[in-house]
Amino acid sequence: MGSWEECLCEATVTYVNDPRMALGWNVTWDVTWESTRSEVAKNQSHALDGTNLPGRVSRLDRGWSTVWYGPPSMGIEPVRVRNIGAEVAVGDWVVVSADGEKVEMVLPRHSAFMRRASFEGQRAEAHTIAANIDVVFLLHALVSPPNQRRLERELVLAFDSGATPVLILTKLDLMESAAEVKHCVDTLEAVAPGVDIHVVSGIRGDGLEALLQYAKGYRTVALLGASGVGKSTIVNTLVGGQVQSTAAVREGDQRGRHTTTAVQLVALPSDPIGEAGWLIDTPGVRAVSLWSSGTGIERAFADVFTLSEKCRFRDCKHREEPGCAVSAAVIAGKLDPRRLDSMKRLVAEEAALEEEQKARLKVEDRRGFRKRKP
Ligand SMILES: Nc1nc2c(ncn2[C@@H]2O[C@H](COP(=O)(O)OP(=O)(O)OP(=O)(O)O)[C@@H](O)[C@H]2O)c(=O)[nH]1
Ligand SMILES: [Mg+2]
Ligand SMILES: [Zn+2]
Repeated sequence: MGSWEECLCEATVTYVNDPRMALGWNVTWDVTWESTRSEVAKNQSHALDGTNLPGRVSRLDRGWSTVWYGPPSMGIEPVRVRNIGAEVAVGDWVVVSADGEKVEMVLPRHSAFMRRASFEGQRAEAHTIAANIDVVFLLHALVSPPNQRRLERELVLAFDSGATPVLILTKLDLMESAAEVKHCVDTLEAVAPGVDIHVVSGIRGDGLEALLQYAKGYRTVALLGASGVGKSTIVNTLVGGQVQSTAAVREGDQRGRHTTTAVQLVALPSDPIGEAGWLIDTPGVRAVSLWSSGTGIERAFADVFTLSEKCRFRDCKHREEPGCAVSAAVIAGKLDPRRLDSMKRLVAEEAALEEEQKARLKVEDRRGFRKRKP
């Protein structure tokens, strides 16, 4: 029998040897896994197969998930399983069924970048772009006019995801004057209070080194932005190879051609301490529709919310109310009225979405009720 020190040492060694740690598995996930397992055992007749440890979804293809149990660089074979009945996103930790055929369970997400999937007039449905991400890179190209409204929306979603947003301004090599770069940085910075900003060139590599810090410690970084802003180019340069396809943007309006079509987990090359993390390249999206329920708006508009604490009325709508600190800031030229309008629109959009969801739940309840009746 060994002493407790030996036991402890053994446990630590087993843990350190778990190749899933290099995929981002850690003590917090151990806790999630333990509580999920006991929850399942309580609520279902069968217990989860103890031999099936959670693996991480690295990509999705038409109803199939590729699940990793360790980085491919360690020679650990991934498995491909069906997603029947399971809502899976890249980055999810999942348990594969005992027969090795399908995703049996998706572990509760620690974070998820979601947006509204359907178009105007259709039902409100969420689309999870990436799950269990630590940082979201929001990319904007310096060559296009800075788009504050788009960034505001992206920031709401990013804050709501539970990950930390970082603003990345790309294509520095195409800029001719420092003044133009500064104008772009200042314009976007004005609507991104407290958010880290990096100016980079994906092609030349300027500023990319500094981005690696966000993935250190086996963390996961998702890259998001309009088609053609240079997401895949940054991934390729950081990885040091042509892992993601890229394509030229249209001359006139700098629009991309939607080159990346699948979300995918990409390994950063391991550094001397071997703790480089993961990138998730995503397809560019034209419109960013809100799927918001948390504190995204409060955080993305922290400046306005701080001002509103000084409004005379607690439920001030910042319209014509007396003693409105927000309107006063607009009049004093300290707050851009377009930013205030934008926030009001987003608040209204979020409220409409909530109504839609409530109505849908009601319908579903009624249907369920009818079904239950003999
Ligand atoms: N000059 C220059 N061109 C760049 C830079 N980054 C990307 N590009 C070019 O911009 C075009 C689009 O880049 P991609 O990396 O494919 O853009 P993306 O964001 O992945 O686009 P989607 O996959 O369509 O969403 C390609 O022709 C790239 O070579 C850069 O830093 N400098
Ligand atoms: Mg791409
Ligand atoms: Zn007010």
